Amino acid sequence: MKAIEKLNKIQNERNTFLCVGLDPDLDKIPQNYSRDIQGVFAFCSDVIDYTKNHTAAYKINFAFFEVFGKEGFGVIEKLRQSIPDNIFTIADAKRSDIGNSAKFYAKTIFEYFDFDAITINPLMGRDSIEPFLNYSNKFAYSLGLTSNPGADDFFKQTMWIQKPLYQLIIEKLADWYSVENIGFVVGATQSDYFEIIRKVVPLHNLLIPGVGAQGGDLSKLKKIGLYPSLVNVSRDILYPGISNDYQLEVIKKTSYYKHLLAIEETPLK
Ligand code: NUP
Repeated sequence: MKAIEKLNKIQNERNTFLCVGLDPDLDKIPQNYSRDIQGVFAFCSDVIDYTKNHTAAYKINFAFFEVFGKEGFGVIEKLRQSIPDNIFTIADAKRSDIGNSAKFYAKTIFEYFDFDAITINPLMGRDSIEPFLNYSNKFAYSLGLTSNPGADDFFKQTMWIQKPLYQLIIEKLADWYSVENIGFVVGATQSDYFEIIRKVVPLHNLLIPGVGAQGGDLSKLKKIGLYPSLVNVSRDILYPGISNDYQLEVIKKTSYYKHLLAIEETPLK
């Protein structure tokens, strides 16, 4: 089954655009976990256990694991394997390089770790992302308009063709690759730009981070239409606040987002 079919299937079954982001931070995880890589593994395993019946996808951000060196990579591997097969998995690694090197990144993410999808950085051009797109059963989310303030520095700058860079990227990649293989990262904090992006790529899956901790405006995005997309929530689910019952709080938050992000339109094809 193609990755996009797996995504559509689980989203239809669960009726949600929700993706849980695994961004473990030793300064924020509950006190009962050890402050080391074993604690990170135990914490993420528990979160997967509490949320696996409510989410359509998990996004593992490599930064939070790479900081532990080889043991961190080992934990990515173990967590990836522990995620149930029917749930969509994204490696948030924002990879790209000259073609000859990028093909090794692609092999690592898609063959060694066996993720369904990866986030890629398109700024080095077509040959730098092509190796990821050569995996026709997998999926890649290119950075489109990111959620951070620095998105103003380059992505929103107007190019010689009188379009902002993010729009040029989205139009070109949508032209080069199939809707079954390419999607775009668009920050929930960029709600003023969401309508134009949806017009340019009405059928492409968008990965939307920036909800919760970054303050993205979900209600505005919902009015314009989330379909088709995945909305990532990391900190707001992982660190729901002070409570004696961490498990209950995480389940409550996940269930809240699952319903807030219910798919109301026609089923995903
Ligand atoms: O534009 C982006 N914004 C963003 O926040 C692209 C991303 N990949 N992310 C990632 O999404 C970020 O690195 C983190 O892993 C997650 C958002 O986390 P949170 O703000 O929900 O805690």
